[in-house]
Amino acid sequence: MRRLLVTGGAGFIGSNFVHHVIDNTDLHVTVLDKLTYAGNLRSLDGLPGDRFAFVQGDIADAALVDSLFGDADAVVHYAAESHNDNSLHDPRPFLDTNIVGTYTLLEAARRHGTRFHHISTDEVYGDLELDDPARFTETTPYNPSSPYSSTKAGSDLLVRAWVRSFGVQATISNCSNNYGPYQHVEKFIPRQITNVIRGIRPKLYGAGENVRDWIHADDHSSAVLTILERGRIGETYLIGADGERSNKEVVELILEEMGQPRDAYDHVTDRAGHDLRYAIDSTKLRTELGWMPAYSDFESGLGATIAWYRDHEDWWAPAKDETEAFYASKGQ
Ligand code: NAD
Ligand code: TDX
Repeated sequence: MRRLLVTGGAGFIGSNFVHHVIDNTDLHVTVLDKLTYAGNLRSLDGLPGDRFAFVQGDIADAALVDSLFGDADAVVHYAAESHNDNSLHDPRPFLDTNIVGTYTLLEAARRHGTRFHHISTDEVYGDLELDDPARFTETTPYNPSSPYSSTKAGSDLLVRAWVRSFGVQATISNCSNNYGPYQHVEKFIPRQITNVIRGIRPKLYGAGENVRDWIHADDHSSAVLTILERGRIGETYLIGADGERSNKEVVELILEEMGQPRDAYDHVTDRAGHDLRYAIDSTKLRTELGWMPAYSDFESGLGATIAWYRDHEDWWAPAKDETEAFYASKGQ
């Protein structure tokens, strides 16, 4: 395996993966990305021209995808519409990219016999009660709640069907909530950090009791590389780093780390159908493939992420006002 095609590589997790691959392997990487509002070429600044190439285009463009698969030994598929709140406002792009786009890639993988890794989310499993001792495993039944998570669930099922029916050489990973550099300011942690920098009070949906299981994006990248190298074809692997925190705890940590009173936030209108809790049991990935997260301390990873946003206002400022205006129009 020498040449990787990475879809969605100008987005948050995809760009972190590309940097991780360039820094830790000798692979060549081509990114295919449509550069929607969520894609940012600046996230790929500084990559070596002899090992990295960028192609702007849509994963649902069958002719373009076919030409790129011809040059790839393996494909890692990150491209998606990724924000739950947007999917409640306008679901259509989620169907076009997450379902039809994934179908288009799978057909190319089938034609070319290309190794394919599909990136997905723990949200396909629905949510857990706060006091449920169980966590999601690879055998938890699918039960998605939002237009976003239902299209991700649909894309996972397409991958499974293409493996079984057509022998496509694919693996799937379902990861918990990521944090780290290059995350769009629409998402929870960057929104609150950049609010504090701008003198705006952080916004907590509802009571803020909802729990997310946080993992640093670089740990997600090392897990995906591990699965690409050693994962068993047809298998699903859950990726998580035992990082459960309530949203209220996270906002308080951000405020404290940024020198503000811990209660200097507002409660705003809750998200419709808001999942209560996600929690990942990543035993299979750890025991079968020997993967371990490097960021075991969420507080220090969060501190480094705050520092990154303080140092990179030129990266996030262009999207900030429009994002806040959209939230304000919804009372959030
Ligand atoms: P993101 O929104 O930051 O980035 C998505 C990227 O895909 C953008 O660069 C965008 O331009 C590109 N894109 C969108 N539609 C496209 C299309 N039709 N053709 C080509 N490119 C297109 O998303 P993210 O947070 O980096 O998520 C990446 C993947 O990881 C998604 O599949 C998501 O479901 C999954 N995931 C995300 C998280 C998380 O916490 N953010 C957790 C688990 C899984
Ligand atoms: O301003 C906010 N206030 C708030 O309380 C925002 C933007 C969010 N929230 C809450 C909603 C969630 O409980 O914070 C939590 C995290 O919200 P998001 O960042 O929107 O993430 P989430 O909906 O949990 O989904 C994320 O993780 C799983 C990614 O966006 C998905 O792509 C991934 O599949």
